Amino acid sequence: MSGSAKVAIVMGSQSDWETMQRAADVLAELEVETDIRIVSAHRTPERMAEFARGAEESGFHVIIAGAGGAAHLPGMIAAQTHIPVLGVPVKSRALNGQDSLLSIVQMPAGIPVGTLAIGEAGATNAGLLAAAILANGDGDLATRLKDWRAAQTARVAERPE
Ligand code: RP5
Repeated sequence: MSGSAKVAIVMGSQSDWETMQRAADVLAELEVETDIRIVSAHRTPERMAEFARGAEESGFHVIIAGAGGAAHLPGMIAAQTHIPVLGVPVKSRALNGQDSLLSIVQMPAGIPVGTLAIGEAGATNAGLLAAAILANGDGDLATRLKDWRAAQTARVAERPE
């Protein structure tokens, strides 16, 4: 974590961290600094508003927001900042994350949230997408991202073992 981080990763609960850690991990691999916080739309609404309204001044360029169940967090943050918000539907205990997905993806026109897949794949891809957005203005990061993708391709065996 650092005052110069351009990517914020926020989540509604400590219980989301196991999933959201995937976003943090891939961004760390790409040498992208992150600022990671627990910010709940329901339990800490003032903290959420303070974070969202201060996101631009804090220097963030992308916000990754993960939440589960009645997952208002990404939309509520997007409502209070123009900075791109990537929403990760965390897999819920009751409905396997379908509730999280629908809560995040069905934003009304005017306040976009870029919604990823449910769970760990979505968190990983949110990290990669955040890096891709930053890479538009950062050639070194673009190179690291291309290398990361090439290494992934190289790991795929031609035949199953
Ligand atoms: C949401 O409620 C959180 O994002 C979390 O996914 C879900 C359950 O939270 P806990 O009861 O585990 O704290 O706000």
